[in-house]
Amino acid sequence: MDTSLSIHPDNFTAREQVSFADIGDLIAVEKEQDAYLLRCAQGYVSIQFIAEHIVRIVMNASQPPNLRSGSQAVRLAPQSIATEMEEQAERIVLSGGAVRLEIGKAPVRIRIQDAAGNTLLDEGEHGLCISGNGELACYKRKQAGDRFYGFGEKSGYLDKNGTQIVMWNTDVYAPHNPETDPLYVSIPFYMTNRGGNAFGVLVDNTGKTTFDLRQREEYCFVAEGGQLAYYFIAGPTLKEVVSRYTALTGRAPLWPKWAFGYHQSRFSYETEEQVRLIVRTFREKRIPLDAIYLDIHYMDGYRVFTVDRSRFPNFEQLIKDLLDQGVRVVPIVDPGVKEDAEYAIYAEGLKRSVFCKKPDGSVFYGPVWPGNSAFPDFSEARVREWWGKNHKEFVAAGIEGIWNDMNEPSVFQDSKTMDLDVLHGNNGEPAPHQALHNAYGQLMAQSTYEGLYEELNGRRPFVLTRAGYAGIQRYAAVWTGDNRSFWEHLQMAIPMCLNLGLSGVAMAGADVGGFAFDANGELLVRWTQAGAFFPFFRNHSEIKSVRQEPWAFGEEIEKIVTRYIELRYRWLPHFYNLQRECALTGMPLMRPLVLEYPDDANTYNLNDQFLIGDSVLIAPVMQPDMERRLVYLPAGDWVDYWTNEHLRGGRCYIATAPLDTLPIYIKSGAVIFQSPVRQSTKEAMQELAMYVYFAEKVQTATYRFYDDDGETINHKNGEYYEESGSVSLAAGSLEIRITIEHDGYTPEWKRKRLLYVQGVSERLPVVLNGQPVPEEQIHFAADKRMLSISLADGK
Ligand code: MIG
Repeated sequence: MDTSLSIHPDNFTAREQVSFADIGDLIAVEKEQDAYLLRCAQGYVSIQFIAEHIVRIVMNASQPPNLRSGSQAVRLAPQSIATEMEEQAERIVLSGGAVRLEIGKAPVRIRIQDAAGNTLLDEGEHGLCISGNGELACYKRKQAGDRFYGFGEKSGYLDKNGTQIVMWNTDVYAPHNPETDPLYVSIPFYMTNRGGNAFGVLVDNTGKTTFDLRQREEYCFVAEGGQLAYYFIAGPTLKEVVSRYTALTGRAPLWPKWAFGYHQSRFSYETEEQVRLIVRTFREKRIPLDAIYLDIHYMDGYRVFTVDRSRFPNFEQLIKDLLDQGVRVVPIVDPGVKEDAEYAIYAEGLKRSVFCKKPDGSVFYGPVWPGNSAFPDFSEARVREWWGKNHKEFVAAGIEGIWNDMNEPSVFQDSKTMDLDVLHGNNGEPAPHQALHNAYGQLMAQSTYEGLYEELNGRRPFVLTRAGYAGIQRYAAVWTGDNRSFWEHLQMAIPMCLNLGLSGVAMAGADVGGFAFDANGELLVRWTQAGAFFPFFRNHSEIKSVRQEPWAFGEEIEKIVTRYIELRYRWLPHFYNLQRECALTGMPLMRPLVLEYPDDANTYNLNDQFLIGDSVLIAPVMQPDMERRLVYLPAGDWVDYWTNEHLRGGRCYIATAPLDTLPIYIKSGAVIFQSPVRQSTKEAMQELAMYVYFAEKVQTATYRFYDDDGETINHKNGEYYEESGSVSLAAGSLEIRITIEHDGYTPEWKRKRLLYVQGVSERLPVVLNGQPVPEEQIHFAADKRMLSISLADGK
């Protein structure tokens, strides 16, 4: 534990006190191919319009920036954008696409505007600077009321204004506090929302970067070394920025349906019997389950890609038996390879020279679980390929998901990671670890994803990672690491995962129940209620803590926990449909209210409720002994999911929420997709129900619905089903229109479809695509004001 010594005055220098030299005056500007190069008194700046709404700005103190080096974040190839330069006495003006830059000449200051001339990102007293120790900083002006979102995986609240944030992937077992920073994932991307006008910035640097948002009028981002490259992304809406950021960094693949089911984990289920017992218990108790995780105990002395046969004598049979029951086994794979001449992976790795090396050319070793270990150099394509192939036997046994842990990389030494001067080959652009640190985990996840993809032969892989960088969504889901069974950590999980979603990582979740420390029944219930609406839904806990499987705290708790796991299964088609939207547009499944209501200041730092898609509001209870809470409903008409009570938005309500109740509200005009509870996604979804909510002024709803087999990549060849539709009340009847948009796959539920329309005052005739629906297929429940229609076939 730290003492007051850590705030000794002699050990502190404020950022303002460090001397930074200004980039200085403009000397000359030239156009080189597709970029403008500014030669300035203290360095060079390149400006390149790479898409209609995206500009890349790169600063290098000593030489013209290198614009060709590979990026771990960016996957969008620069598009050819017509640009224009106009030179005026005191400034030059560059325009391209929807973006305009006014660059002051003495000193160089960059002001970015939209096409209408609104100032977005601009510089004032300070701009680009270089410090004596090689740090590069870029100052930007703040405006009163600016809000800052994104920054990936960070503790604390949604709006990061007023904080300082460091990007340096770090294994943090110590309790995650609002000040605990950095954590495992580094996504140097943020968005500013300025009263409904938004823009984003990605700082593409895989070394250490810092964002200092503590001052009132200016903030800055700082790179410790290399060149300072950043991308400006225009809005004007937050949604457009998220969409463009994910176009820039690549969108996630469609994760298999089972990835959205309930997952059970523990550090560790140590033996084959234990694993079987856990799964058997789920099945006997009829608690749905799609995956169980094997933590480090399954390995032989923590040697990656081995199995301890004394604990798991029939490993392959276990995988098969559980698969038969609809349960996937997800083993952990860490990067550290035990130094042991008898161990095949290590010996082969040495022979192939895959491990990271010190400057003197010898292999770098550091202690992790297996003892002294070597670390694959994932920056090299050949090493990623080799590592990927090592999953062959897992895949042959039936494994489709891998859990990458410790990939910051975590090393049990003072620096917590590998030595900074370790050299990465980096495909011909060698770089020290210091410069590539934040990319290590992502490169490992890439290797895992691509290796599985290759081996799985047409089936979809699932990868869960602890560390990552901008673009990690292309390869893996992210869980937020070692949280604790604290109510505060349940609360923290919401803004943390919301900001991950805004930073491209939609598939995210926190350990349900909390990893370290001891859960209790009430906490597990409340966490499961909230967790059921996080995209990634896994209960995980550590070796020292009390057990926290759904049945660990007695029957009453088990009953409620089970009910919410079942609720998740009912909502699976809705989640899957949103995943499709996410794959197409980058829109996260789990959204902060500000994303949908960017003009409503009540949403700007709303941390204890969130949306699923654009119209389902989740307001979990996150305090002990609490049976009510305040809920803010934004403008519009809302319906209480449990009672069908109608509520006017634009104000707060006190929700009544006894232990068995998670407050859920649906916006009128929304369409919700549900299916009956299954024990796992392996069981076919034999029925699809659509729920439509009408209000006095909202009498029409439209939707799109997507489905496919959920486990192969055949959807890429057109084997998917998609329809669009509308439901409306008009002239004394209910009119349904369904249009098949794509018919490459026939879901089982096509034979059984139900439509529920809530907010209807009487029994009405129903017309489907112009044809009257037979009377006997229509029912009306006056108490719920609900009209239900059975649609025999999706015609
Ligand atoms: O430093 O594999 O965050 O989920 O159970 C501990 C053991 C290593 C950290 C992970 C946690 C996992 C644990 N791992």
